[in-house]
Amino acid sequence: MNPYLTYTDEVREALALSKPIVALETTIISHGMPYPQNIEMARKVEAIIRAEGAVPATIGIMDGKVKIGLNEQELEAFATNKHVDKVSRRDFPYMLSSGRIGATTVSATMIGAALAGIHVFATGGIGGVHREGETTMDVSADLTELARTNVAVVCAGAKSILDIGRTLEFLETHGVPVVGYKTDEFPSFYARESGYGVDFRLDEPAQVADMLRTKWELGLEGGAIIANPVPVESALKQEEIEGVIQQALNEAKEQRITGKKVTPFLLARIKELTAGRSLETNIALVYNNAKVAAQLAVALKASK
Ligand code: PSU
Ligand code: MN
Repeated sequence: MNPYLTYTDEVREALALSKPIVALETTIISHGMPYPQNIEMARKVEAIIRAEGAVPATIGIMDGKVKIGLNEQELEAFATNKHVDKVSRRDFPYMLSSGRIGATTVSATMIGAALAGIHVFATGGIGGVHREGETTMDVSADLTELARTNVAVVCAGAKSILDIGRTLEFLETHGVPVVGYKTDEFPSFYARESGYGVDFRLDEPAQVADMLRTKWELGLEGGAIIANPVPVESALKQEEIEGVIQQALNEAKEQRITGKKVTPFLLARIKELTAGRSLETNIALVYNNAKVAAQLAVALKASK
């Protein structure tokens, strides 16, 4: 057993019995949503995964350990503690050696999941190439992680705060399959549409599981994006969100927000500018991703 990892009893048992497990990130809790919606979301997402017959493993860093699964008290800490760092691959070793508390992004959660032997992960949206990324070089570490770590990420696509076209180009270059789950169009998080296609469409968890198994049995390292659009009833229209996104981006630029502060700033501003509607959409799409990820984790175990 890896000395840097600790497990909840539920996850340890699931690993020992080779039960389906779904990894969850903590950045979405600590830096992606306000309290108390964040803790409600974190609890309900775990319940959704259990209801589908899989075990949730929310991942975060605390006390010099990568926690694979969090108890209620630890979940509360990630939801309320004001000193939680945001951790990507770069930050991972220092977070452990310093004993600080760190919320894992998509990239860091993939690392923790892979170390624990978990290959399915549910989140909201992935980071990507930022708009004007061709000059700022702001490209999320999520993309390079997807290129190298064997974890399938179920998400609602990438937010249009990003340059979706360049994000998809980067993923193609790095060999990351982008699967449309019951969709031909790559979704843009708040909206079901983006104007960009997916690499291929699959409509059944078993088909996604077969594709992943084939990829990994061939030794083709890296993850995959399972792009699952937000449910129709919770979706915002691309046109209605574009103005808000543009305003939030302008404010970030004026206030010289850079580095890892950019994404949390934009999420919080978009929530304010939509009077909370973006947050409702965000929560709905996370629940939908958790359900599909659990079905995929079950299908992966069944297809062995
Ligand atoms: N998208 C959301 N909420 C989030 C994030 C993305 O809707 O909280 C987080 C994820 O943890 C993702 C990270 O990995 O933002 C990307 O940050 P950056 O752009 O700094 O790489
Ligand atoms: Mn960045």
